[in-house]
Amino acid sequence: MADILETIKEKCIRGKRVELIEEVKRALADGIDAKTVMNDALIPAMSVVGEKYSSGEFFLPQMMLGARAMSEALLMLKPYLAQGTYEKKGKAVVGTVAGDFHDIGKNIVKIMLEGGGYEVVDLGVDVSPEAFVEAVKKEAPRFILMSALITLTMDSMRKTIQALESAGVRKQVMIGIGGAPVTQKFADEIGADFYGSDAHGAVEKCNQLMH
Ligand code: B12
Repeated sequence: MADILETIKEKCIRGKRVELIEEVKRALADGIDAKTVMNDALIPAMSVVGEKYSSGEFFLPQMMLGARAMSEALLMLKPYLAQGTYEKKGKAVVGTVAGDFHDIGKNIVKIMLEGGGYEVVDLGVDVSPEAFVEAVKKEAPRFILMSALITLTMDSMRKTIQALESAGVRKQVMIGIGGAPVTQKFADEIGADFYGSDAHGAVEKCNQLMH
């Protein structure tokens, strides 16, 4: 199993999407769980892509190829990952905050939440504070889940919470934040209700708060 996961990781890092999809299919046919493929091969592949970008070995085009391969593999795994309870527990609005176009992590959070029995409204990427406010008014969700991958765009999370407060709707929702640069300390600082380090954590936190 380690071999095939290593191959998947390598194909994803190199952005070889056709070969990647073939390998993912092979792993599933061999009985490897979709979550294992995601957690032990695809997500670590993105970390390597990030490291290579930081070190100057990769430039933006290579990072984009890796990301595109990852997104396609994720799309393929979605039906396996989203299998779960059919009883809807509550509604969550998810989005990547203003100025930020990274959506792989946000999409994983969405898939895992759906698998965990939540109805999810996905606002997409580069979501303004005003759009989050509108969504709270329109959708009346139990949770607002924000994702940010860039240190600078983390401030959009703070602005979104401030906008929700100004609009008088802050108390209607529980706010969760996450994404690689986000920390518990930052969540406390901006007044979010919780921080999650991974998609599984997002579902766990929502489940705890539902009770
Ligand atoms: C793929 C990628 C891209 C792709 C994005 C494609 C896409 N559709 O998302 C592309 C190539 C387009 C891209 C563009 C850019 N990128 Co980029 N990118 C990455 C990379 C390599 C991987 C990100 C990723 O998908 N990780 C995998 C996912 C699964 O992890 P995740 O998002 O953290 O999500 C997990 C958890 O954090 C958590 N989670 C996520 N969200 C939430 C939300 C909640 C509520 C909870 C509870 C949990 C949670 O659950 C997820 C699953 O477990 C990172 C490197 C890295 N190490 O992060 C750089 C990185 C984030 N990018 C970076 C940069 C600089 C950029 C650009 C500015 C580059 C440029 N010069 O244009 C642009 C930004 C454009 C913009 N305005 O958004 C920097 C950011 C530096 C910083 N700290 O500020 C990084 C760190 C690379 C680096 N080492 O320098 N990027």
